[in-house]
Amino acid sequence: KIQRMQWWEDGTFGMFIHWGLYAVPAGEYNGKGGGAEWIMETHKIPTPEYEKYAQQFDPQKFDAKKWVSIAKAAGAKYIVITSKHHDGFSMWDSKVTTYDIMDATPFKRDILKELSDACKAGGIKFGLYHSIMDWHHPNANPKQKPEVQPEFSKYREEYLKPQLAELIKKYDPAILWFDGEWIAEWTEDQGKELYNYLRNLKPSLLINNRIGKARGGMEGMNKYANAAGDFGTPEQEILKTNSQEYWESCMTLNQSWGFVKNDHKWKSSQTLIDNLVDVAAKGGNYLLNVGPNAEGEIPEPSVERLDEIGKWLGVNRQS
Ligand code: FUL
Repeated sequence: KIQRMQWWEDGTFGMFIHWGLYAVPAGEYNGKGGGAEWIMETHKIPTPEYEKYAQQFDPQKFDAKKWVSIAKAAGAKYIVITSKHHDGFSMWDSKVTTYDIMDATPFKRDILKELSDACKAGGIKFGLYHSIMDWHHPNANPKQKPEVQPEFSKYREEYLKPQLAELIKKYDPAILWFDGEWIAEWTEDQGKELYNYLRNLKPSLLINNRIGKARGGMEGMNKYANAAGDFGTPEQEILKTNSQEYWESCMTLNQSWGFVKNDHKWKSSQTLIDNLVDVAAKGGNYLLNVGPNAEGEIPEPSVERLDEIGKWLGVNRQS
């Protein structure tokens, strides 16, 4: 048992938030469906064209306090939101790039600041999902250049690491949840080096196993020992048996992570509660995802289901 993991282990249940420019196309490009947060890749949208979604990103209904109260009413003990997904857009006021919420959108409000403050005020932990792969950065973009990119270390040292240091300093996240580690440029050694670098900046930080290369497919547990990271990350599935290792199963409420206007295939509240019980019984955590729309709202079917979970858990609304 690791002391700094205690709150996370006891928490059991978290709310994942996939939110970014992809909420604007909402799963449809030139009249064709397909792709949510992957839409840039699914439809091979050229970077300059995808960048234009920033000019349309103006989520006036975004209310960090409301999101936190939705998470708390569900019984979630932590939130993990996308600071940067594979599309490379930064959802905070980053000094490292102008491809961010302050410089590239009419919204000009620091989403991570508002949400981290609201989490602090609400007494729940705040975490960040951060993609190593970056389709927007010329040195980290397997989408446009399939071969290994020789300048990748420049991206890592001059972009990825400074941004992560900035995130830790400004928003004090309890968790960094990495992804996009499968690109050819990334290695287990780089993962370990990054892990040590970040833990040194914030000793209590929790980091998932996607910082390294040990994840065995969607089952998400490590393929080898002494891998970088604090917990395994099964995706859209639950372990078949108990595990003594730390693990967290992430899942969507419908069929998409990012907002897709035509995705109405919602899991029932009963299924979600059964999943939560199953995960908890096997010693894991459950990270359940919402994909807010371009106006800044968490879709109503998601709120209803989260509410049902909270009722089942007996969450006290006053707290
Ligand atoms: C995956 C990503 O590629 C998806 O877009 C999503 O973020 C999921 C949680 O992890 O590997």
